[in-house]
Amino acid sequence: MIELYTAATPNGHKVSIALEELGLPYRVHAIDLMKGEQKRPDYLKLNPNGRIPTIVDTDNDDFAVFESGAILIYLAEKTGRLLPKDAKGRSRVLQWLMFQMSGIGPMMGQANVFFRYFPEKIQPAIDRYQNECRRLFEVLDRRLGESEWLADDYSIADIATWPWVRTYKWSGVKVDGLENLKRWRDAMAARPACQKGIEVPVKLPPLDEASDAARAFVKGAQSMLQK
Ligand SMILES: N[C@@H](CCC(=O)N[C@@H](CS)C(=O)NCC(=O)O)C(=O)O
Repeated sequence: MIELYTAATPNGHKVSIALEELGLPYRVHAIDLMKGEQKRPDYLKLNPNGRIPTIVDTDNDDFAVFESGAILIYLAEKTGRLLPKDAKGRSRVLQWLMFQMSGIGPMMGQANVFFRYFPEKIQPAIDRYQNECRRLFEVLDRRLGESEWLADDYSIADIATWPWVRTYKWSGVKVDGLENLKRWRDAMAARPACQKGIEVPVKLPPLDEASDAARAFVKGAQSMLQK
């Protein structure tokens, strides 16, 4: 059994999508980020970074794994799926996985902070992160113009990237003209595992600007930034 510590965010959704895709039994432990549950001493023993997601594999001596990219690799290796074994195929998946972990995730995270959560609107910072996200999206679009998936086949690289890219409106990133990215976004959104994975631990209402849920979310994120 995989114990999954998570919240309704892109990094959390990567892992629930992978678990759904792989058909592994898992138990969800919702971590309330606004209450700071990710900083509690018992949780820090599992994840020294004090963030979600984390897994504990009870079939492997309660082995704990933190960092979403490392979790995806662990689950792929545990099942022998979604990560090829040949050196070149494996490397191509890991290249796109690292591209997500070091680029798409951090840049969209910062775009969210400056565009949504900071009460002060610092336009050069907003532009910097939104433009960098757009540049990264163009890299994805070019790749998806030559390949159905990010690597040779559907893999943990697609699973890592989609939960972030699908939230482009929330980060204020423009996707006009990126038709290959759109084709891939639609293909990902149609997968049952992706649909189930993004409802873990809870189904969020659409975070459009007008909704109460969005206002509460921004307020919560602002208070978290102050901690
Ligand atoms: N590099 C980490 C990033 C994890 C991360 O930033 N998680 C966010 C939610 S998406 C979080 O737990 N935020 C709470 C906090 O910053 O206290 C990973 O990929 O696992």
